[in-house]
Amino acid sequence: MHDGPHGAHTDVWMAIARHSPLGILCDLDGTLVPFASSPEEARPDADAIKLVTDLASLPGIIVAIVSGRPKDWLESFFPGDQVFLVAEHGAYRRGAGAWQNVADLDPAPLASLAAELDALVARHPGALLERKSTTVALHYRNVRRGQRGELLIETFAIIDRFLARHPAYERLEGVLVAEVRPASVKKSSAVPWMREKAGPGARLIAIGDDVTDEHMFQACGPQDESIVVRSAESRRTAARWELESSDEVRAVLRYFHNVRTGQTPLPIILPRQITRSSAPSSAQERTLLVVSNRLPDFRPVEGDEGERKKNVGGLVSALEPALRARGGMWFGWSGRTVAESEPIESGIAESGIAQFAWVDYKESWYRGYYSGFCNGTLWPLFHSFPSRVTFSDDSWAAYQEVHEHLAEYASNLVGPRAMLWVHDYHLLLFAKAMRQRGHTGPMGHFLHIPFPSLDMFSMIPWASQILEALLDFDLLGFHTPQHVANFLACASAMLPAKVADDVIHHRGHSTHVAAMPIGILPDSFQETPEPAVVEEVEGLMRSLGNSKLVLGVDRLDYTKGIPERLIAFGKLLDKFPEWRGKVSLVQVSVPSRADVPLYAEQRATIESIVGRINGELGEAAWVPIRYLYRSYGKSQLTQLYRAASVGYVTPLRDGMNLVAKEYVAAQDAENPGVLMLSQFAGAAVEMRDAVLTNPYHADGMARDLDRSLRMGLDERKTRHAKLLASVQRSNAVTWAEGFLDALGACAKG
Ligand code: ADQ
Repeated sequence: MHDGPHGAHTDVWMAIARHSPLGILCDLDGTLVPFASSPEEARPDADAIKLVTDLASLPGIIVAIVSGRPKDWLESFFPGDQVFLVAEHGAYRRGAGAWQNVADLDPAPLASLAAELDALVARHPGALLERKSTTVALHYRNVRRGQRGELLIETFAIIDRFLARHPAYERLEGVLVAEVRPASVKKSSAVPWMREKAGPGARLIAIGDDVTDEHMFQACGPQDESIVVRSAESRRTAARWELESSDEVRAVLRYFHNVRTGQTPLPIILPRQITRSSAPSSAQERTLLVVSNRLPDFRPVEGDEGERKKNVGGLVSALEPALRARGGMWFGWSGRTVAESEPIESGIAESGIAQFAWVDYKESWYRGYYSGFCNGTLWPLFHSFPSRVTFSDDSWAAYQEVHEHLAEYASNLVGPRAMLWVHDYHLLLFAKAMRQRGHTGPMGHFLHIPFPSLDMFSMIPWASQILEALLDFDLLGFHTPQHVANFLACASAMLPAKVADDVIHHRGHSTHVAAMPIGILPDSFQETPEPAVVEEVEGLMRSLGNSKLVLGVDRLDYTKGIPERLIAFGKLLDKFPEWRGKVSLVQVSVPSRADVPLYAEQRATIESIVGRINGELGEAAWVPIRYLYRSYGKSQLTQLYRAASVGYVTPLRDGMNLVAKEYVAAQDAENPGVLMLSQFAGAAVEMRDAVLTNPYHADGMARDLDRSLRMGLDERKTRHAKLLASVQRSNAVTWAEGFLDALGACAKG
């Protein structure tokens, strides 16, 4: 029970309770009936049935139970026709009379989906499939937390495939349940129906706890009221009022009954008004905050789930299950800059993945912090390109200032004991800034780029300040053992720190250090593409004639070694002229940091090399190199990877390189291509069965290319099988869960 300011709203609710005609739409599970460990156990008890039936029997009031449950199940509790029933989210409804079938749908597609999900549920203890005539719901409330991630990934992969084939359906995520149902059937349809049933001048009250109930809330008019029931969950809601539990819902219904029958309506429990502001509503309840410079593509609120899913990138896919299972929030830069004179805006947006908290940057921060210290100092230095590094006191000051600002904002998003997972070189000082604000909870950092050698790192004028700040984290994750060793060497040499195995003790605090290579979701690179995608890639392949495809895919960045790769390809055609007309290189470069001069320069260099090689060697029917300065969707990339005889992944230096893993995951195991991988990519540590190459040595690369192109089927299959096993073993889910488990363990120990 709460002790909110009821007094202020007593008159409001008294007037609502007395209004005639009044229509009440009440959800069942989690609203009138508390959650139980399985849907079978959650059922209305005698008290709830009597309460609703008594209320519905009064003059001037109608009551509908609006549920996702099947109609026969509902009818078994409310057999008469005093209580109206809306079943399966609105697919069926019963007023005072017979059931109406609102959605008239072919049951066959859902049956096939249910069969697939049934097989999945059988492998995951605690998971439960609920089958209704128009919907299929997978409940995972009884699946152990640590095991939910894998189940959800597989569930969403199956559901996404189904939705691609059946656009009339949609996915819906409720509280610990994933559900597929017809897109046209929503609880919102019950609202106009009830208004019509209640008659002219009706006021409606919609009560519910789930995302499906949000549709009801949204359909309510200005004369209506909507009440969300929420306990720990802090989903953004369209409701105007809130209650805490099904006990409180019953108390409110009892209040209506008492008011309308002239009984003393005490003790009074009334809904609390929801105050709306961009400030976080329940910081103390959030247990996990992910912090990264850029946020993934998110959109505010519901309705566009399918579209949004197409836009997510690698890190999002990796973190999605962990965020879902823990109800986490993700905080970062909105991607917008504002002029110095303008106010910085911030806010919280809800998406199917998580809550996103965003904040704008001032233009001077973008220049000094993002382009300056992050991408002008740390990025080149950590990738061992000292000649490209610039040091400036101003950009270091901006780096510190932005940390202070972000930490200030983050400390309002979560309580001081929440777990924080901070990402990448943009946020090396974050733990220090949070500790200064009293944060005591576990904080971990994962570095997505290499950690450089002592020689390199010690060039930074503020090196020891950065190291000290990093040691305010409890866990530091790197891609490879070499990056870990580099970090330990720097800490030992530059600080009065004690290093014992993988723990660094510094000024009374211990920091664990570990190599945790990031992975991908390999199965998602085996999905059948849409016909339009096949056509586009087939068109590109046709333009190559019969030549074999060597494929490069990168962000356009000097660390990726694109000019060196093109030159080596030219060498192949020089040294082994038999390949002329028989092999083509397609280089796909996604635009990146295009406003930074070095990157524009890189683009010009690449274009001139392509022009030279094509001009010297190209023939009427054969273009040696096709350079595509564009981004591709995931299914197009998958098709390209699969069509390529050689995955040409040759960065000069890379933290990991996910393209290498994606290429392997996309291959046809019966006729796989060859991964040619730079020995300086972090991925080379795990992917020893690739053809490893030195991207600084053009002659060597040309020979390695020749060898890769000639490799026989048996050797290709053997290498691919080993590579695939490693990509599957150490994947995105094991990475995210592994990091969070390790961080949890650091906090305990
Ligand atoms: P990046 O430097 O961005 O990541 P990488 O790991 O290769 O490098 O990831 C790039 C991603 O972008 C891949 O998922 C790839 O599919 C996608 N991509 C590349 N070119 C594309 C194109 N033309 N169209 C569409 N998509 C494209 C940083 C580090 C890496 C580290 C990752 C993750 O620099 O070393 O592996 O983070 O930790």
